[in-house]
Amino acid sequence: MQADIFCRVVDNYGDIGVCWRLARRMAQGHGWSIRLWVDDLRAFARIQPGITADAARQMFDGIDVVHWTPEPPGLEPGDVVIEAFACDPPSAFVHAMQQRLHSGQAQPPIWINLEYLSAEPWIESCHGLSSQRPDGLTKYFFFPGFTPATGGLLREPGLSAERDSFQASHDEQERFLRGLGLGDDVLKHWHTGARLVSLFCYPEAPVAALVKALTDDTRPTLLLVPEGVAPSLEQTLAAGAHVRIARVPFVPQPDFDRLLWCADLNFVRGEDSLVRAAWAARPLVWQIYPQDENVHLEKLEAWLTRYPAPAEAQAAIRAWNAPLPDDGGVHGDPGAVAQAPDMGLATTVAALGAALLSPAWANWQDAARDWDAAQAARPDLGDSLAEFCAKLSRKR
Ligand code: TRH
Repeated sequence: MQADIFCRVVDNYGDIGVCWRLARRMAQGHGWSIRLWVDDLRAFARIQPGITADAARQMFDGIDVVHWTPEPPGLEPGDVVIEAFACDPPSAFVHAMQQRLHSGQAQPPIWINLEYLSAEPWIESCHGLSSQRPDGLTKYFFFPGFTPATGGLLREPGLSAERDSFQASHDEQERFLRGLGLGDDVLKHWHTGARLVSLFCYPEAPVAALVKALTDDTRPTLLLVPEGVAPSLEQTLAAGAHVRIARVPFVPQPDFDRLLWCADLNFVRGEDSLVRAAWAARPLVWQIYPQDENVHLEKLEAWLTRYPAPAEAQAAIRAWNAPLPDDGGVHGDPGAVAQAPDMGLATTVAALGAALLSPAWANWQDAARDWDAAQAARPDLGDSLAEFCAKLSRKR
């Protein structure tokens, strides 16, 4: 199959993160020949070192990366077009599809609209539906999801075994963490029993409350945070706390997996890192991408009904997604934790702390392993997409 994947970077890294992972999954896992059209190559280069941010065309990992500029190259459509998150492929490309349809000599490509990941029940009735456009072209709606009535989640074959082997080897984890630039003193903190927590969040996250909850907990913590994330975090750390904060660089996706695999607890955000944290089979706290009118909180609740973590963990996740009322710089103000006038901070600290206590913590660890196993038992999104397209091809 020759497939074109179109990716428009809305913001952050998830649009390109999902598309890049999908491109490699279909090329390496299903032998598809992939052209990946990306408008913002700088975001791409941030998560994939080696991508040249100003190249019109480049091959990377066997994928033909096309810079989707306002005047993109006029290329002949292949067998499949994957439009990620309703990003509207270039009009010239759509015109070429129409030409193919009206020529009658060849079938137009199978046109897939890849939707955002959601746990909401309604997506099951829309997954796989087609819609015919006025120009005669048909588009199919493909919903990633957590149930058999959806397209599933991207997961490479062999991932569990790779993860289990890595998580079983302290030496391999130490080598990896040193490779991120962590020094002896930080690693010593980890060696002496500190829990390792990774933090990948949006600016609204109540990070001061997290640091306070970790400080109050009896177990020391090593908090690993990618550069640029929660920039004021270090200022929220009270002197002498048994919480250490270490910055790590943005790393390619396979290394981001390893970071999640090292951690005892992962704070993730958006879409792709949520799925990767699920595959780490470790407790996770998800900060959903904030949307207007709190629409995102409905999506969060839908996901919580499918996440089998104990009530304390669910309460912590809700608290993490309920940004504190803006009461004058509680975010990042070193003394804020003691002086926060509103109950929001104390409530958030209590919710985060309660999830770390026994038996909630042990139950959460078990639930994370069970959830990974349950989700891994299903066909992944790459397999279901390949099957979906093969079926449509056979019908033509
Ligand atoms: O960056 P995000 O917030 O992206 C979001 C979501 O995709 C959301 O659905 C979308 O609506 C919004 O953008 C516009 O979070 P996400 O989805 O986790 O994507 C981050 C990507 O970056 C993911 O593929 C993991 C990758 N990554 C690395 O490869 N290396 C790193 O070091 C880090 C921190 C992230």
